[in-house]
Amino acid sequence: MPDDAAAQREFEARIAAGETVEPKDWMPERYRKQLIRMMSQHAHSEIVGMLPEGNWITRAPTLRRKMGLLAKVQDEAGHGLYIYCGAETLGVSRAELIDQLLTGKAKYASIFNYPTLTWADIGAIGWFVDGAAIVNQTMLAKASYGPYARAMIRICKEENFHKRQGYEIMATLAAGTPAQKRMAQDAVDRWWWPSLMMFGPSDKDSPNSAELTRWGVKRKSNDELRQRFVNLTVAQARAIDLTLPDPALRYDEATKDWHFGPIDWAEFDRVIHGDGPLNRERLAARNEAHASGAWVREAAAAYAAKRAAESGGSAAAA
Ligand code: BYC
Repeated sequence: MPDDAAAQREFEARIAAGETVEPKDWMPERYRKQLIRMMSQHAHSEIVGMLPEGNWITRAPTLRRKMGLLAKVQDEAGHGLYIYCGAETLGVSRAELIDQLLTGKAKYASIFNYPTLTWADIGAIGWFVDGAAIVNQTMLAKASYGPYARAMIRICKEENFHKRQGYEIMATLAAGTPAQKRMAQDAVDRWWWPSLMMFGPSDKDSPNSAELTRWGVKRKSNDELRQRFVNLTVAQARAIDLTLPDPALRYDEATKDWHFGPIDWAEFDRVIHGDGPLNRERLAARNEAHASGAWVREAAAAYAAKRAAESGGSAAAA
């Protein structure tokens, strides 16, 4: 059925007035589709994002570090689940979304296609990747779609803990032996630029931004958020004596921004189109995990069916 023009006008007026859209409200089909795309990509990112960090659970250097990392990876699973639930309120099934991930049709955050080579990479992910996610998701906590915005509030609280944990790992390594400091610097050198790419293409090359901004899903642009992240991170790097790998970084008194050098968008394009360092391995790992979890899904479905039959039986008896 074509969108009714009056309903569309009313919808846009509600957005302009700062109202939140809820699952049963009328919404343009295109709004629904854009949110399903964005929320499902976000949920997939949380789930695939468990892989690079999960790689270090068995090799964390101390019991304390292992407990922290285990908790973080579990949190990411929880984030994925909240956001899948949020996406389901838009009328799409979880099975369909997961199928899109497993068959490579859906995107997930580019950053998770890079390898975690040393323990310092776990610090760099917490500091940069969760740090970037907080900047982006603090904005999304004001998104016009209620279930997405509310999920972001809780997720941001947990990401703050993750970021501090990662920064503390980096601070400890940076103040350690020369070899530990080199390890920390090497992780910074490898994760800095991919972290800047997390915010998406620059505004002039971002096809979805105009629509998402008009509908109050995005409240700040990709470039604005990237700049905010750089501005916050420069001082943090200095405080622990690590160097961001960008000779072009310079402070602009007039704008109070740290200008940064050019991003390698060709690399970003390769990674989001399936040709990054670990895209194939990540998809293979998710497919394997999904296949080996089939018995859990079957058992849960059988249990739910049994409970439904029992409660149907008792309702009939009553
Ligand atoms: N990676 O028009 P644009 C975490 C795609 S996980 C891959 O600007 P939009 C964590 C984009 O999808 C947190 N693809 O798009 C987890 C679009 O392609 P399609 C992850 C990207 O939607 C575990 C095309 O490029 N956060 O914190 O307006 C451990 C054009 O882009 C990327 C989120 O997911 C990318 N980086 O803006 C540790 C945040 N960037 O779909 C930590 C939610 C762009 O048209 N998402 N693309 O084929 C968003 O805020 C927005 O969707 C984006 C992109 C800013 C990412």
